[in-house]
Amino acid sequence: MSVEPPVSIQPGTPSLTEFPAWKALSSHFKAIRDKHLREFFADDARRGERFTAEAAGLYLDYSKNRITAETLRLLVQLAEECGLQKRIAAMFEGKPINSTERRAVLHTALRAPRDAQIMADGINVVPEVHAVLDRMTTFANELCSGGWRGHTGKRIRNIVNIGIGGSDLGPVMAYEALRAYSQRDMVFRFVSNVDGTDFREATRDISPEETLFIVCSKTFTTTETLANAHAARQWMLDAFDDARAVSKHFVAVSTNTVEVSDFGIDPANMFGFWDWVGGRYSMDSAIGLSTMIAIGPQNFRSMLAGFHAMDEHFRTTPFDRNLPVIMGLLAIWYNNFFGSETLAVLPYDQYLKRFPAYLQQLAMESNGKQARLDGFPVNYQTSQIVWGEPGTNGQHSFYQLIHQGTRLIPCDFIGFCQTLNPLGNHHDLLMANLFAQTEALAFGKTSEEVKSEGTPDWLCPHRTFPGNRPTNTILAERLTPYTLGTLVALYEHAVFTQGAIWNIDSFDQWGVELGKELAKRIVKEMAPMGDPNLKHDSSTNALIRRYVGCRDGGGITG
Ligand code: G6Q
Repeated sequence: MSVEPPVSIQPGTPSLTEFPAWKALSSHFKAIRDKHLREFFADDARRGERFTAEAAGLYLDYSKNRITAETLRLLVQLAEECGLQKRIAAMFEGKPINSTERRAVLHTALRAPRDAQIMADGINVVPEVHAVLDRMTTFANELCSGGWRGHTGKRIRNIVNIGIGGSDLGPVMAYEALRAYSQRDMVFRFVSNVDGTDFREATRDISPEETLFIVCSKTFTTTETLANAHAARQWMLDAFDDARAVSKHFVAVSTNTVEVSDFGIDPANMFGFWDWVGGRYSMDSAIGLSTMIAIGPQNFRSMLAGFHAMDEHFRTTPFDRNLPVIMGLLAIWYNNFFGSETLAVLPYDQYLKRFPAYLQQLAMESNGKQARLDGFPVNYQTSQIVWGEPGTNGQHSFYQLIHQGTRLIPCDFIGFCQTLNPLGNHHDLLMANLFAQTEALAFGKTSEEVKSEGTPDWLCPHRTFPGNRPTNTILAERLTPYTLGTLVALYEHAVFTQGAIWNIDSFDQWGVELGKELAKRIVKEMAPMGDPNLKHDSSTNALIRRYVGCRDGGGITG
């Protein structure tokens, strides 16, 4: 890589905190920080309709946030001063906005229609994208129709995706989210952890004759994935004692043809993608092969259409009506002005149980950075911590802290008007809980209200709810592949918006790289009976020695 910084980087640009809109927001914050959502709603009878926006089948109600029209105006001004529009254009046009890796960031091209033209390094990438999608389609159809069979001629019924991080979280989240659309006569498993338990449990009750492994790795050098892929090959060879079995039971998804063929997978059975697709943005690429097999090519394309609809909304809509921009700016408001540390994502849909975990990587790996684009340290907080669980389960565990704890935790509630599994009045109960929670969080319960219910004085403080807890509510008609696409793209672009304001590279991940290097070094030192010349700090040295001693039969107490 060249030692010169990219020309787009202007060293020593003024800090975000010097911008006029930031300063105006700081004074505005002082003026409204103590105002209660009860007052905001009392001031404007139509607030619940006014502070809303719609796009691509998603309805966003952001009225239960601690903002006024002036807050929004200033946040939009901040986005403008930070050049958000230019950054959006640069991403969609394939400019190398991942500056530390000098790469274009073109996950939006993965869902562009066939006739679109998107250039990266002077080449229109759309035909290549569709060529891979077409190959995936042919493969998925062949597999499901029984045209592609295993080594002994049996149909493939089990798909095991091997990958980690971006090569796992998207596929597993999408499979769980769209299970209702999936081939119910097939088994889908996802192995990511280098803990042997993951592989063993995923394969203990399936037959090698009917199993296809999809090894997903952009680099095809990731230790965990290669360790699991080797274990899978051995598992297959133990069953067949014939190396030719590999070609019928393994396919790869990667950008690294050389490593794929060194592993023993015929490049004819490899589905490619490109260095302009970041791992955590790759579920629409061939990394989504397991998703396509599960839900079928048509549903997969419908999911891509959902992504594309939100891309177009993000690219073309004025900021004050732009869902990802509004959500990104609200995150800045709580993170940087109220000092909130986390964001809870609370889907009221069991199928979205892995959605918070997916968003954790998307947000925290993208925006967990401390260096600005020009290398100067930021003097403000960057990514919030993202977490969450489906409702109503969370209500019976951690919501207590959100209602009555000492921290301010903004929440995103996600719900659907129609269920995929009608059962008695379950769905009304589910949604009633969603609405009740956002209402209770916003308005709370005053001590007067508690007293008027006959509560004794000593108990009142415990039964009082302060309220003024901000929430967004995202409503959609029904969880479909299309809707999932719009939801994921909504968060992708909200994360982009935040990164643009914080002036950081949202598309590199040097923190992940460091872990990958360190573990490789330590594993070499774990030879039988250990390496006497460990050169780490005294704590790490002692831990490695104790581990090796205990592993080799010495006992944990040495
Ligand atoms: C995602 C990260 C990271 C990556 C994994 C797997 O944006 O880069 O989570 O996806 O480390 O990498 P490979 O796909 O190269 O195995």
